[in-house]
Amino acid sequence: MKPRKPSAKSRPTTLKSESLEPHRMHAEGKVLTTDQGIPISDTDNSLKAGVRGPTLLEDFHFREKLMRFDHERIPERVVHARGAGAHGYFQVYKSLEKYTQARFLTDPSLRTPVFVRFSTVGGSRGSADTVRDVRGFATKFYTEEGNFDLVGNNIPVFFIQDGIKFPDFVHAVKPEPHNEIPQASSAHDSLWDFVSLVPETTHMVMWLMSDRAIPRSFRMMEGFGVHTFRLVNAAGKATLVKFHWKPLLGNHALAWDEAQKLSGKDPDFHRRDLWESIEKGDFPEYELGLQLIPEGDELKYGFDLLDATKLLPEELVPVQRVGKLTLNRNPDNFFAETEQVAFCVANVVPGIDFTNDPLMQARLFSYLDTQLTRLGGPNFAELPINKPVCPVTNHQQDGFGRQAIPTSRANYHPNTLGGGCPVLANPASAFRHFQERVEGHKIRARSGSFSDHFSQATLFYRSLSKPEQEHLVAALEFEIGKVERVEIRERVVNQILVNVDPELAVRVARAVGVTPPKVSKPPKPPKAAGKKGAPSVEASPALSMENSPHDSIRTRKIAALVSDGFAGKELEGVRKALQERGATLELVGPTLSPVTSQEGREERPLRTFSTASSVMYDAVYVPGGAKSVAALRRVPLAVDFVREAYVHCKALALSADAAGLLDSAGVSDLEPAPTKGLDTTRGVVRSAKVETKGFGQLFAESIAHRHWEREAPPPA
Ligand code: HDD
Repeated sequence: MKPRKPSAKSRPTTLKSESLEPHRMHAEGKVLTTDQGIPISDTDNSLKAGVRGPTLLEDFHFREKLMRFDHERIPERVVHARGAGAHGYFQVYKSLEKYTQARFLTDPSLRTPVFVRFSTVGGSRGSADTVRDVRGFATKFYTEEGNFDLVGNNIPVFFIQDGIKFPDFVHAVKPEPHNEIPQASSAHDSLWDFVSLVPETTHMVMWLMSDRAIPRSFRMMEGFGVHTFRLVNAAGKATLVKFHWKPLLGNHALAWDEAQKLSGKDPDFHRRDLWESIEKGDFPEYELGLQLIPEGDELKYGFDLLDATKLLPEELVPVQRVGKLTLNRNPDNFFAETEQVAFCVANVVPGIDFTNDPLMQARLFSYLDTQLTRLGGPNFAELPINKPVCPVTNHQQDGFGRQAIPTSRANYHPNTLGGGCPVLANPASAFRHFQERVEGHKIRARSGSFSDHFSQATLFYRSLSKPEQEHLVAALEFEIGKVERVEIRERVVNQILVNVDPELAVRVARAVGVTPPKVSKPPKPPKAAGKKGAPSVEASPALSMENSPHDSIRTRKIAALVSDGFAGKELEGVRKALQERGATLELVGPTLSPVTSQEGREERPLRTFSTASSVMYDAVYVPGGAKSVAALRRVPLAVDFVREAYVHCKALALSADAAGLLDSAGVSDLEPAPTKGLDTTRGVVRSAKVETKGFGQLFAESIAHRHWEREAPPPA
């Protein structure tokens, strides 16, 4: 079998991918050997004393093969176990030397290799991709000055303020300890028990209940460094910074019902989407955004920039787009690369530094520590995927799995036996910790500046569009509705949600069968900060996904439902309109055998109604052709295809007779199909006749965003 080669379109040449080459094992044209390189000519029969006799201990090939198999598994990550990764590069647009000495941020000619791993948080390695969860967005920059890891999420805040609570939070959100239920879901008693008792979780919980937690694709979600970091320039001057990733394809979500169905129909939906887009040459791209805040302004905005449950509204400090990340190569081997990659918040390069955010401080320890168990010893930085592209020389030694062979007799500092080597780096290019002045009493306490837990939760909720708010309410009804203990439901509603938005609390209370709070006063306007006089905003449009770019349908997948007798010429026109905008049309038919158009041309469906479902597509098109449409109306799965696409608010194009499929699907809230020309009500493009002019274009234009207005009852 030929080795998998990246597709012609992918450009895999970065310094990192070259450095991986000596480690790649190419099987092409080689013979089978043991780990010791001994050629083997039979791997199907063990060595026995007589063909019906016992297997012999001396069969080293048999023992080695089983030994290797018996030890294939390593512990999965304690959180973020399920993930998918890709290689790529980062390039800064113009020098940021005013703020940082980090070379990869000051030299626009540099293409810094990266490896990115996206993940869900709560589920096991084999769990489904589209569950309601936070998504990890971890980037390893292999810079000339060592590895910088930006270990972020697709949500800009976190559940807790101090890392000492991380084990409690993770225990509460993961499957419950007595029966290990539920898998990859936060809809259970222990999580909501924790939330109801720990109000600092409120802001992040609102994000978790929002559409952000069910992204359409890893390629269509934002990323955030969450904490406030420091950039430090060559003169030692620091600037506080918040890191953002902005996807060039915009920010898009699934519908909740769709996400749940996808978990069964295609549990690898996000992983597959990432893989396929890179194979096709549709490289995912994100711009790096920075919010820069002068050192000393940590408390200016009425909350504490060291508090990871707070975001800094973009309307107060704009996000400057400073460079671009491109993912252009799939890993060759999932385990060797995606599973063994080890990120660590403490991996920073000269010019980037930490702050005293107590959540970040805990992370500085935890990531290094967890790899010892996960990767079996202290030498994980020598694994090919983790190895820096710059030289590594030090006096660390030994330990399980050591790869490097130090050649010097001196394994200590200072030394003369090794000529004093490795010598200490010049302080100007070495990592220097920012000389922050700190003093205080040893104290186990939380700063008063961390005490406002609700203002930003309210700000987030009120900044969402109406459909997004409705989705959030429905998510709360679902999640809290699954909580068995009524007292937990009571506490969530009457101690947490009521402080976010009283009307929201009343709605959820009714849905989950608890006493609604008494709402006497009109709700207060939201603001970013609880503190009077601080610069603040009453709404942050940037928090609504509907305000991110929605003008492109590039890389979207559209299904065309066909049977014999479909309108072939029309389909060609629609395909062209979609392709011109970078989208793909896939034919779904009754079988994988060719179908014949009414013009007599054969087309071969890529999928069938049993192997595909509307949840795998961004939009659905049913070409005209009376015979084809009549056949589709007799196939319940085809009718379901149309019904589901409608319910999930996706663009639909139904030509001529095909509009009748909506009746078969029980869609009754649309006016009758047009008798002439075109109609585009509620994202459903219908034409009176096949090949109506402008049909394909109108359809293409309605795909970029969901038609959430369908969720509201139709006007009376
Ligand atoms: Fe974490 C993994 C992101 C708080 C401890 N975390 C992990 C990964 C991501 C994040 C993306 C997966 C990395 C990968 O793909 O391998 N974590 C975050 C963010 C946080 C956060 C954005 C808050 C701002 N994490 C956090 C805290 C702690 C940890 C407070 C502990 C005190 N996280 C871990 C860990 C993991 C991890 C246990 C599990 C696997 C690993 O590190 O390598 O150490």
